[in-house]
Amino acid sequence: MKLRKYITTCAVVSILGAALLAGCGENKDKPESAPEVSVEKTEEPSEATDEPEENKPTDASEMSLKDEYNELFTIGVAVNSWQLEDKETLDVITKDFSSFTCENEMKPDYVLDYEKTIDSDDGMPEINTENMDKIMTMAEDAGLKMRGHTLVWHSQTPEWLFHEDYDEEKDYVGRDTMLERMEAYIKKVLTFCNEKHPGTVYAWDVVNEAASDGEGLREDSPWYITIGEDYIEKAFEYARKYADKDVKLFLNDYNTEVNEKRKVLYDVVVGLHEKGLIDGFGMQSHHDREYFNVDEIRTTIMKFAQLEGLEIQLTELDMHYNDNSEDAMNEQAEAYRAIFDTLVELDKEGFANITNVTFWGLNDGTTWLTGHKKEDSYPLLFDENNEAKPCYYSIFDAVAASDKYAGIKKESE
Ligand code: 9MR
Repeated sequence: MKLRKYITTCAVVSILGAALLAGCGENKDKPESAPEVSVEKTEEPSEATDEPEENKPTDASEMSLKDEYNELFTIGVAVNSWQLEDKETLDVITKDFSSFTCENEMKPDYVLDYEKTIDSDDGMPEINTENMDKIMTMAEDAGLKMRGHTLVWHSQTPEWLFHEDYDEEKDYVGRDTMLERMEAYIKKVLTFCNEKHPGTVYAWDVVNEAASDGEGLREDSPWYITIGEDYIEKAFEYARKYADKDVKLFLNDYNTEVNEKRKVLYDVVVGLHEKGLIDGFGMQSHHDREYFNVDEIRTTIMKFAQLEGLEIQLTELDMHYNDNSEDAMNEQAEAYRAIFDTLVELDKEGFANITNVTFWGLNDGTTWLTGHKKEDSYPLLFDENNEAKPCYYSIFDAVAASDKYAGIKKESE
């Protein structure tokens, strides 16, 4: 039995934890337009919300993140089909998560089918639904819902899609042809989901990573080059046309806590929101010990939450640590706690419509970050043996302490 180590070492992390942690980081670029929130506590938090109770489960095997966060938002995880196929791993997934995202297998590279496309009667892109079908059936059997990731992206998309006769040696096609191809592709994917697996995918990252790392949009995306700046709006237009009415359409990006990028993405979302084409904004949330700043996370959420009804999801949450010593993992637990304190507070009091938080990977043994950073990374809730880490427990503490937020009021109230 794995005892709840975190609670003994870092038991009392109060509502001020987020603020304290934010104070440790730089707040270089807070946007001026983000509404301010005043925290007015009407009553002192009871001890029971802060301290572990005698009868509170202290063993991860008796705990469930999805149940604990049930009233606030759903909790998801990015996985690959081999993890769903492995009974032991599936049990780990279904205990804590109610939703998953395919880490790769629903990306255009995996879904678009070159052989079928070059043989197609109407010259439009064709998709291979076999693997999607298998995964969505496994999701249904396991009682899991899915985030669809992703339809339109500059990366993990076959280069042939953009060329005349689907031949990379030839020129890019013109705008009209590319729009036809985009519509046909989006239509096929979404129609398959609607007809074969209605209700399983509840949200799609319609456009992923549209903003550049500098200023403005990513102009070197083949979508941008072939169609022009309005490829984003067109993608949402087609997604709206073919998605089931309950499926939520998202713009998704990373570094959404960086001021320049936040501004660019906000303008895009405002334009789509005015036209009724978007339902949500996805903050990927790939954090790093070195740059972590919870204040900027709050600022981004508050900024986008100004848009009426807009859902906000943390779609790819992880936190790079290259050190898994006890001290480092306890520090990571506090950082995760600060994020969840912020989410719980903003969601619970109605400042933001946060609807899902998805971790980008199940455990430290399968994270994309180890390959990407070229050093070991320990960014997730579970270690390589699926043992819960301190951050797993600290996230429970955030929701357990959420009664404290009763009484927080908007300044205008
Ligand atoms: O985790 C994914 C990794 O297995 C792939 O090799 C990589 C290829 O780009 O994509 C990773 O997932 C990315 C996601 O689709 C979009 N946001 C950034 C994620 C991490 O790179």
